[in-house]
Parts: sequence; C-alpha cells; structure tokens
Amino acid sequence: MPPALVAQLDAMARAKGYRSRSRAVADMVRAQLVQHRAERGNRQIVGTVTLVYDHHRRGVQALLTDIQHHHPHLIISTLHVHLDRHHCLEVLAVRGRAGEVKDAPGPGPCG
Ligand code: NI
Repeated sequence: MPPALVAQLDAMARAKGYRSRSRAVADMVRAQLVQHRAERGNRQIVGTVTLVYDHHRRGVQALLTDIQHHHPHLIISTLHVHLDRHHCLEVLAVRGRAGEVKDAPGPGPCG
C-alpha cells in the first residue's frame, strides 16, 4: 500500500477510535462485503428508489412509466408528489433478488 495511503488510513483509524490499523481495515472490508451482497447477491431485497426531476424535461416522465411497466415484478409500488411548479418527487418501492433489481434494464429503444 502506498505510504501516503497508509498515513491517511492511520489518521482515519485514530479519528474513529480504532485501537489498531488492522481493526479499522477489517471493519472496512466487512462494510464493503455487506454492500457487495446488497448490490450483487442473490438475496431477496426490498427497498426504495427516490427520484426528484423536472417534469418539463422532455421524456423523463414517459421513460419512468415505461420502466415501471417493464418491471412490474420488481417495482411493486410508486408514490408521486408534485413538489412545485417544476419538480416531481417519485418513490419506487422495489423488491426482488439484489442483482436483478440492480441490473434491471431500461425499456430500450422500442419502448
Ligand atoms: Ni408531478
């Protein structure tokens, strides 16, 4: 590991109260593994995707609707809030295998 990186790691470990560098590294590895499983694994996950967009931007709303119609088994519910004259908030509730949710393709050129 480059010395400059080790120095930053040690500074962070001290700031976070770790008693040793290896404990700090072990926690970082654990956090990465949890994130990897959540994003790529075969486990069933449930969660939300939250978007804020300008509904005057051409095609955004239609694209969002298309995506939802293409993945009704993954996007199980939606909430739409008209925030102000320009902005919409959309919350998609998603459920499925982590990798499938993460990699769900868009509607593509044919809609
Ligand atoms: Ni709206």
